[in-house]
Amino acid sequence: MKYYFLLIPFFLASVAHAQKKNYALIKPTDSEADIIRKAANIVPSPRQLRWQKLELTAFFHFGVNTFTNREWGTGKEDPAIFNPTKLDANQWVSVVKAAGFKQVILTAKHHDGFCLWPTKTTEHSVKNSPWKDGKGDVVKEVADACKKQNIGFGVYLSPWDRNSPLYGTGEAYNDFFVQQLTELLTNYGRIDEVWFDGANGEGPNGKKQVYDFDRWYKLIRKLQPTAVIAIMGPDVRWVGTESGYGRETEWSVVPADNLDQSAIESNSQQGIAFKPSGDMTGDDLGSRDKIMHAKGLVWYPAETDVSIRPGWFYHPEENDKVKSPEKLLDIYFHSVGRNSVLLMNIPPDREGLINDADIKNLKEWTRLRDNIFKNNLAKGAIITSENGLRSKAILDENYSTYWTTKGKDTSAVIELNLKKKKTFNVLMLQENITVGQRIEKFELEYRDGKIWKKAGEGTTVGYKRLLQFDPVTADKVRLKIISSRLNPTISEMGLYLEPIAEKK
Ligand code: FUL
Repeated sequence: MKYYFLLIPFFLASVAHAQKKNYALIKPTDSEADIIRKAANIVPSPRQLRWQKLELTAFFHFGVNTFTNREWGTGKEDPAIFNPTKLDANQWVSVVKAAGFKQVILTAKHHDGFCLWPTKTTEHSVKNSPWKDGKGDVVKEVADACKKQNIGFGVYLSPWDRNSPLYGTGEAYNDFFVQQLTELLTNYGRIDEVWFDGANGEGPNGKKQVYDFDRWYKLIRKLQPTAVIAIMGPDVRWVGTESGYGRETEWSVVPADNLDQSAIESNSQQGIAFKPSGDMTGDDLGSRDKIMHAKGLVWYPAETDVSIRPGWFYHPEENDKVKSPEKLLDIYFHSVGRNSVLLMNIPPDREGLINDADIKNLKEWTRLRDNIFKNNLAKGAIITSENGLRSKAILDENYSTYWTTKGKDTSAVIELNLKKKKTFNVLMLQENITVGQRIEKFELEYRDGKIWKKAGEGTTVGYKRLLQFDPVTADKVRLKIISSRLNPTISEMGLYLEPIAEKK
């Protein structure tokens, strides 16, 4: 009985953890320091955390466009053109799984409105195609392959629909869309990501349709509570380009001025679901300047989408334009390595297979990555940090344990004695985002004889930061955390050598 008091710290720690949320409201009376503290304590929701840890997700753009050789279909296609003679979803999934992807997203319906599953909502679907005599279901084949091979599965359902006569009628289209979503979210097991595109090419005189996002979000939360809703959704934000290159400074906590108390309360059982508003494509989304004038702050992390080919859909004339392994490596450094999840599109061809040209470059890209990251040159180093706690955690290969500072220190130096001279040109850092994203500025120094020199520097870290610099040779390095919004954390750190020939 008398030892029960020993449990108090654990109790307090779990209460503190339970209170952490993926948003905060800013009161007009909040001081600058209050706002910074609030921002530094916002954490991902469990579904956002699961998604962030995937690092690599793959897109499969496939549909009537694959057969018409278009990027945006008209909605007037004859379903008879859809006839992949060798479709093998297990091949798609095994190709991307071997390349390290942990989840896939299939274009169940693109802007042309053609559904890859035998929906009850429209005749514009696989059920009227010659493929498997109209008895096939691409969504099912991909979902089953993902389950079998144990990777995540998500769906892209285009709000913009150029086929449906209901598009532009208001409520009737929203009902139709809800029915499509319900089919997808109930008939295929667990769905991990729902991707809503913002594209609309109707033009000024085209049809106007108001999407009932609130209704869609509530339905997804009800039917698939663990799925993230991406892009036109509350859980995952578009990074802002389709180049594959994320921002140098990438904050996962950004202002959300349409967060209001009553909306949060009414959704409290399902988690917040706010509609994204305002421009999310600028260079600076989450700096102190930006958050200082916000009414609310939210954990809203970036997804970087890019296609392995010039187009999103397969075009035979692009077989020799598949991005090179070196280019894909550069994209990896500038997406996953910039606190973002990479969503790479690998479009199946007309036979219904991932083309050899894509497979070849994916394999070589995987080899290049493995070659760099298989050997952490910091492994076994002696770590010292004067104002630090749990230094060993930065090299224990366990994301959930982490180094942090004592007291209220927001800057620190972590020194690594590598024991012998090593040559490296890549730094990998991970903050523990389950307590928040905090680091604002850091530097890596190495000891050259008696003096310390700068190898490289950066701003935000977040879930993962990769920093490339000219190769240095040293037996001692130090990571200087120059500025942080609250006690900084480091879960993992790595030093690697990227062979120069692979740089682009
Ligand atoms: C865009 C769409 O218009 C493209 O066709 C593609 O689906 C891409 C991922 O999103 O907005």
